[in-house]
Amino acid sequence: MESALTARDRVGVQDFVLLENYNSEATFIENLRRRFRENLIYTYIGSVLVSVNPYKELEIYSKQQMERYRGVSFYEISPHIYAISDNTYRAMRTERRDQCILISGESGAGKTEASKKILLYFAVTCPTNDHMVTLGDRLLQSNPVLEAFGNAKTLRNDNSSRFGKYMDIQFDFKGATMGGHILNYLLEKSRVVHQNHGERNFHIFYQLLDGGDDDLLNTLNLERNPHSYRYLVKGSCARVSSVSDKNNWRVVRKALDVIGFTAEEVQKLLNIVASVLHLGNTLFGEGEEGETYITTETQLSNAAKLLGVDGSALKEALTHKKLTAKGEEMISPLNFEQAVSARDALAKAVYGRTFNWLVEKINQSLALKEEIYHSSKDASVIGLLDIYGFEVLQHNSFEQFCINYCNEKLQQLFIELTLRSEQEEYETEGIAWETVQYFDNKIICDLIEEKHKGIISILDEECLRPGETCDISFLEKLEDTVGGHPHFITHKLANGKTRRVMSREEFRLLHYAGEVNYNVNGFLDKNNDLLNRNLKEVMCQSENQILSHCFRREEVIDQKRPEMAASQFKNSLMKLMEILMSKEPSYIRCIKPNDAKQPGRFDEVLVRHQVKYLGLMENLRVRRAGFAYRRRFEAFLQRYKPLCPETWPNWNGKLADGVSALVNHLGYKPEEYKLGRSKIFIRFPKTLFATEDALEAKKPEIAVTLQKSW
Ligand code: AOV
Ligand code: MG
Repeated sequence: MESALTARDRVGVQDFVLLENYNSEATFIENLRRRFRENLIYTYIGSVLVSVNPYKELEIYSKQQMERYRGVSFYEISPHIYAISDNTYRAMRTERRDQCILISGESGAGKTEASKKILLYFAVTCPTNDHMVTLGDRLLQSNPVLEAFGNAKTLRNDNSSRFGKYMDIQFDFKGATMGGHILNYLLEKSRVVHQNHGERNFHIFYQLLDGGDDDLLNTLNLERNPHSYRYLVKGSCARVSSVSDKNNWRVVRKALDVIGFTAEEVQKLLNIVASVLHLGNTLFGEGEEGETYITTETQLSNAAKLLGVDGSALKEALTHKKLTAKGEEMISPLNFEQAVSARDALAKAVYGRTFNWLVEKINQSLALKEEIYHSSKDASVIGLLDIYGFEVLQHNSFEQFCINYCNEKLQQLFIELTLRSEQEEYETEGIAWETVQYFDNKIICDLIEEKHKGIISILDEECLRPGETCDISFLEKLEDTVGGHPHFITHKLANGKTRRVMSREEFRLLHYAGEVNYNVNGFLDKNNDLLNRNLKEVMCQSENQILSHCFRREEVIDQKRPEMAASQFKNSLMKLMEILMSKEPSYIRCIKPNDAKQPGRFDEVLVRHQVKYLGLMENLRVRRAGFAYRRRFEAFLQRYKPLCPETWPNWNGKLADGVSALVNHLGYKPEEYKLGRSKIFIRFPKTLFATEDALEAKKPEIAVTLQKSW
């Protein structure tokens, strides 16, 4: 048999706090690598779970595995996402406090898979209310539907989330699941009309074409070949070897039924999906006098039919613009480019709003039922956050700007909540603290979101400013306003002093996770996100109820300008941060081991970069420089009082004295622990392990004592 020592050499330690040389990044990475080689993809830093994407199916997610982790303490069993799930659940139940699990990491690191495993854990292991036998199913089935409509193949990830998702799972006072609610964040709508090379449109389009039966495709006037549709081949990659569109179609179709979509709703939904494809094939020509006309009448009428709108009204609205000047309505023709962009804007609006409708429908299906709601005063929730990961592409635009800003916010929250709160706790407990230097990214968040002076404010201003504004004038405004900021650079400001060449249309942000050059082309349009008024008018008369629900007449009548896209996103993130701050967080930090999406490959340079920017070393130093473990006096006494005759069965004196008596009896050495104002701090995990073992050994005895005292 292998000795414990050689086993540890082979598989590394399961909690980084147990590393001898915890200050060394090389040791840290070596530990990750060893474990990865043995398919041990999970490792703790205290209570934070680090996960490395294995890029292959591991047999560690079975029901038996779930059972192993139920009710078991963190240190007793190998690290697992189920341990985090179970601990969160128990903390919610015992402390009666809302929890949340925050999953972060760059694109393709495994966030969405992690969130699905957690959801599965709750759906399988938690009791359900009698009324709600299928709630677990509906919670689970919401995933394939939202992924079909909101995920796509990108260069970084074959199933990349193109929207942010926060899901609340609601539990009643008995710990049974009783409802769920999803908040979605900014879908990357531009993908509907354009994809970069090697990327695809949203999965649903390909699934429908590959999996839909002949009758269905006939009613939608669709051909099976995705190459027939211009919106599907912008990235020249309609098929992906790792993805079976046909199988996934079946999964999605079934999921829609389980969630409770009626056959009619599904038909209407698919009409919309198909209409987008026909819109994409609707082309324009330019007449001799510069007028624009439609050259593909059949495609236009297919689109109109499926959208449930009048064909000639749609045609008119795609080639003309309605203006109101001095109280009078005027119709002016659109030129070729304007018509193309009006068509694309319509496709994006139709798809984006339908996505929101989907989320609404799913929420109705997951909502607390009325009769349970009244008995749910003691309900608690566990929130699950899965956003799009940080991404750097060859060409980065408004979408990457928003996605990376969102990651910046999440990192900020992590810092705020773990590192800082840890330091602050030491201070409030009156325990000496060796300061750990860590990079605080607040400065970058401010650069982006500060009122009046941040990039988003400047972008809004430029969109609203009357007169000639364009993407370049926005860039110049940025240079004037935030040009001196240490995390902001442009071609002009760099003055040849940067390593990587920048074009004159770019600005560079030095994000916490790396440098990204953003091309300002399209920023103003995307932020404005405007749809011509006459297109809105046509849409709100749609006979398709999903669309008439999504395009409201009030929107046409109300002339007030809606909030711009980036500001809207910023405000929704602010609200999200509030939601998360009000809960007790747990963290999963996902790492991507290689860029080739391959199993078994551990690219050290890539991993080191992520370890650095995720702040894992700082995180570890904070855990170790101070104390690995802490617990409130009463909780510590409650758990371990059977180990000391003075505190067992009850301690009536001061809590701190009770804890003192207990640890003296256990023989803790002075360097092993400190008593704060309300908590005990234990420096090494091994001290705690020994105490846990002692408790375990004592269990039969305690049981007898209890019996005797009856
Ligand atoms: P992401 O959510 O972090 O990226 P995913 O969770 O979609 O990344 O993971 C990407 C791919 O890696 C998955 O499709 C799986 O093939 C594989 N994978 C991830 N985790 C596991 C696991 N635990 N076991 C097996 N395979 C896994 V993005 O959504 O792009 O930020 O926007
Ligand atoms: Mg994802």
